[in-house]
Amino acid sequence: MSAQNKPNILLITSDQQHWFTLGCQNPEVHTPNLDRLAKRGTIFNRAYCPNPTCTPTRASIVTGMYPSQHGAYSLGTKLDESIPTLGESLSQGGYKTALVGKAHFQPLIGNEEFPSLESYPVLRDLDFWRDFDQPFYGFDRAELARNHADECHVGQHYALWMEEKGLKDWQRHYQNSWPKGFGHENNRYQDDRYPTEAQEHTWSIPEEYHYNAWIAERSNALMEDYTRNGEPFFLWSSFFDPHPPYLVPKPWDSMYDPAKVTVPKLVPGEHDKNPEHFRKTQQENPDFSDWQEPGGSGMHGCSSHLHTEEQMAKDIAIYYGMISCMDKYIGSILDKLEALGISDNTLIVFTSDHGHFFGQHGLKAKGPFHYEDLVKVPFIASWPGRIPEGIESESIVSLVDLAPTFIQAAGAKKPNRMTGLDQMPAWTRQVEAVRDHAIVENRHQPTTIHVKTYIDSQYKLTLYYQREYGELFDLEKDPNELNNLWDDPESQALKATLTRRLLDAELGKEPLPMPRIGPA
Ligand SMILES: [Ca+2]
Repeated sequence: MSAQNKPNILLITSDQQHWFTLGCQNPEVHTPNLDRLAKRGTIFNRAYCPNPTCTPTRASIVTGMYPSQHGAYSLGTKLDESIPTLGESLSQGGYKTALVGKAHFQPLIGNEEFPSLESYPVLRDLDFWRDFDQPFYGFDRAELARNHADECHVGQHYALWMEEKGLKDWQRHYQNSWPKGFGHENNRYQDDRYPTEAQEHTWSIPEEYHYNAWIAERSNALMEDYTRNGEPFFLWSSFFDPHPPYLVPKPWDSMYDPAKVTVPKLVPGEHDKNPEHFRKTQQENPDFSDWQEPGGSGMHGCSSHLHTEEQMAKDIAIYYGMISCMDKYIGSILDKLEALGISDNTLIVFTSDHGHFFGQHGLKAKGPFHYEDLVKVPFIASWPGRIPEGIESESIVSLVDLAPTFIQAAGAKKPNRMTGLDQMPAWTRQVEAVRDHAIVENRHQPTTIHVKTYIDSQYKLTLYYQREYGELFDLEKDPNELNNLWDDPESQALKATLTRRLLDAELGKEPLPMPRIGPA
């Protein structure tokens, strides 16, 4: 493939966006720019994350491997720098590679054995980031931030950018107290002029300094440079929203009326046949101590999920506002592609790293609850002349497939140990589907939570390590996943079949670091 023929590859991601929040599918949400992208591409309605938290899935995106394979199995772990990445393959194939926005490949606390660049206190060392000029997991350019909304993890390139834009006192829009347990409670950055309390719903920061504006501006500048130099590029524009905290600047905070949004609700009795931890979420002060291991870290979602409908409606109005605000800046990136005249030669994928609960099943945010709300993601793929335009597909896609698919599209060499599949034959409709199932992993500690889910066109099976309970849902007959068939006497043969299929899927995804090159 000559440099001229190599397609540019633009990956745009949101964080924790429920799959049913594209305006072209859900009229309650306004996403004119994502709708525009959908019109010139295909929406995949069965796209799954390999893990419903940030670090493991993000590491899967860049390695084409499952969390149990690349090793960054949970939040608070670090992706091993020696693992081959998508960016390295594309660089070797003649591409410029860049990441702008959220990485989260490394933890907020590092140590001597596992130093982290995304940790306190280096993330606030702006001189370090001003001079930062080293490859980062295969990206020859990485411009980073680490905060969601007003979280005090703000720093890195984003803080530098705010200063360059003239917002010298940017800190006053962010919480200034380090979270407890991060070892920097008396950090020198504490300053009494700045807020210590989290803001709610309306973020004080003017929109022009929001990280959406930063990501779009920097993405556009990089695309302009690459195009001017005739260099094919792989750019990951990695947005932070609509991940909580629910916080967005004016005017987006009032764009949606809480009285008019649909608030998903618990169906009474729906957890009766589910494992006990589902029921515990509906208690005031649930006891999850049987899951807590000595020296273990926090387990996402293992807490009370009780909330009022009124509060949830307000949160949803902001969640949608965050999506619409982000959509505006995604539009700016799409506009730039067109202005540069390269949109016809650019493969674009829009997706999210995992889903989100905003009341479905009585749940909030995320946790060891592998409903479609959490493990399915919005997914649009566009490549004019290759991928059909304006249609929807039910072919199963996993985010582990992004790396091998991009590498194949670029004509680059795929590392042997990548276990994701090249999706291009399905995306271009040469075949109906390239995979008949997806696997979702979720592991927080050595033994708990340690969950694995197998999903095929009709069924979903979830197993818990060393536990007798589990979930079995028939997604065709029970799309809302209200009737767990795990203990249903008539579903035991089906459960055995699906367990065998899960084992088969596990055997099938074992990495082969090299081919057999001789008979012995
Ligand atoms: Ca995430």
